[in-house]
Amino acid sequence: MSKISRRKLVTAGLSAAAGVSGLAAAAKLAQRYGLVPPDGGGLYGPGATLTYAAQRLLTANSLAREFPRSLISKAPFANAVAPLGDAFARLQAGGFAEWRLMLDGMIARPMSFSLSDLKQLPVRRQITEVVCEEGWSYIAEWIGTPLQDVLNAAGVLPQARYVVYFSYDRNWWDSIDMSDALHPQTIVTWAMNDGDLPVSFGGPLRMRVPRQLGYKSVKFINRMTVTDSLKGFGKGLGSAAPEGGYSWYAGI
Ligand SMILES: Nc1nc2c(c(=O)[nH]1)N[C@H]1C(S)=C(S)[C@@H](COP(=O)(O)O)O[C@H]1N2
Ligand SMILES: [Mo]
Repeated sequence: MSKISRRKLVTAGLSAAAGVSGLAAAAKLAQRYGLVPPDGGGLYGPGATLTYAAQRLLTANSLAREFPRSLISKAPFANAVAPLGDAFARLQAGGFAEWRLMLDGMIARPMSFSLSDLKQLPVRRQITEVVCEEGWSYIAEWIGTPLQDVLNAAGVLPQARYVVYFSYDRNWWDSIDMSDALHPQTIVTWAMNDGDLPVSFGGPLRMRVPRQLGYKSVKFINRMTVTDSLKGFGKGLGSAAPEGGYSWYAGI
């Protein structure tokens, strides 16, 4: 059975067997185990909580599908982004030598990584799919540094629960829990299909979270922060996506 149909079955099964009062019980259970997503309080809250809790309990260590080289898309689709401005153009003209990824928050020491600093760390290459919530997708090879290794370099404190990451323009930002942050396929990507990561695909640096929908794969990242609560970020829902009606947890 595919991962998606299994998830649907579990979620449907849980809610059908339980009924409305059971839903509240399930939500309570999820809370006890720290499995309530940051946007779990609203209209779609109980559903979002069930999906997230079920995935965390059943598939926390599963891998997103990786594809053979022959299935790499010939014409991958780059979604439009907001204009990045003159300062970005200057960074690009300098080959992004001055690009820095700042890392702060609940870590032993704040860090700043250049692209070449990141390339000194372990490298992971993976051929995975970008799936947009609007219905299109493509497959590419992504090459980068596992987020796990970036975090380890900074020494994550035990109370950490989420990693929040921001686009250069700050219009796009998102967060993932430590389970996804430490997952081997979550990579800070600096190359694609054997070249530098093109700006149209989020270069010079992009988060790739292949176990979740495309909007979690934020382009042009230059700041990450480790936290135990998402309340202080934006509207407190964990990312820009729930502010626009999408769910914070977007597992696929
Ligand atoms: N900085 C930034 N990152 C972003 C976006 C954006 O508008 N700005 N769009 C997101 C959405 S909705 C999707 S589906 C993917 C699209 O990735 P692609 O352009 O490689 O197809 O990027 C995500 N990352
Ligand atoms: Mo998207």
